[in-house]
Amino acid sequence: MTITITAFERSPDGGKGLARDTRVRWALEEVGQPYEVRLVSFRAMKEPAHRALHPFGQIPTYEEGDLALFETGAIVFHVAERHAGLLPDDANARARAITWMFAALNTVEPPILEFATAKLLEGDKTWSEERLPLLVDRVRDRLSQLSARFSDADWLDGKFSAGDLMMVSVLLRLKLSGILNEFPNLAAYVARGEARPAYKRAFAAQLTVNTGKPPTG
Ligand code: GTB
Repeated sequence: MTITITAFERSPDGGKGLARDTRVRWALEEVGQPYEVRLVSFRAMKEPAHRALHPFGQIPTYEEGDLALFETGAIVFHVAERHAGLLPDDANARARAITWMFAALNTVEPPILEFATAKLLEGDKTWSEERLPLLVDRVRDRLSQLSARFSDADWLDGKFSAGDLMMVSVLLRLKLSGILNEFPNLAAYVARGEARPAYKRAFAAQLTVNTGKPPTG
């Protein structure tokens, strides 16, 4: 059955891979599932046809036959459940991998998003200069906790899983800020994720959409 996802017609990041279709593309690449992409403009995202798929008028969405999904956590989980490669067979290891998916989305991503939003959209506000250091400290706190737990392992719980896919996707948002480099084991972890052939294919696909050219080098 054909899988179709939606993505920005033109991502605000110009193809740095930060829009969330990248994590869905990455999951599909990891499990070897081909997919099609329907590009949507900001205007089209708010129209009834798209809202029927995504009540909040956002990307990405996922369609497969009669099934329509939104929310990257749910989409990646669905892909991981249906196809081998992203969740371990052992029931306890599987439950732990799912726990890391939730931790990435519910515990690590919120302070990162708050910081990214403040920097991008609120930088001109009078209170921004005072608030930003506070938000950076919240991100640092979370990263230091993750870094301590993670130690020098390659992946969060043994083999690469959907938990790592989600955690790396969330941490990637910090790459340009320099904060990640304060935690060498996390920076190396993200680099390991980016080095996976499936990630590279996902990144290249979204870059081509946004620049018309595949990556060089
Ligand atoms: N919780 C949802 C999920 O995980 O699927 C969040 C989905 C979401 O935030 N979608 C964003 C969107 O559609 C795109 S990814 N925004 C348009 C809108 O709400 O009107 C978030 C995103 C957008 C742009 C960048 N960037 O340019 O750096 C990074 C991340």
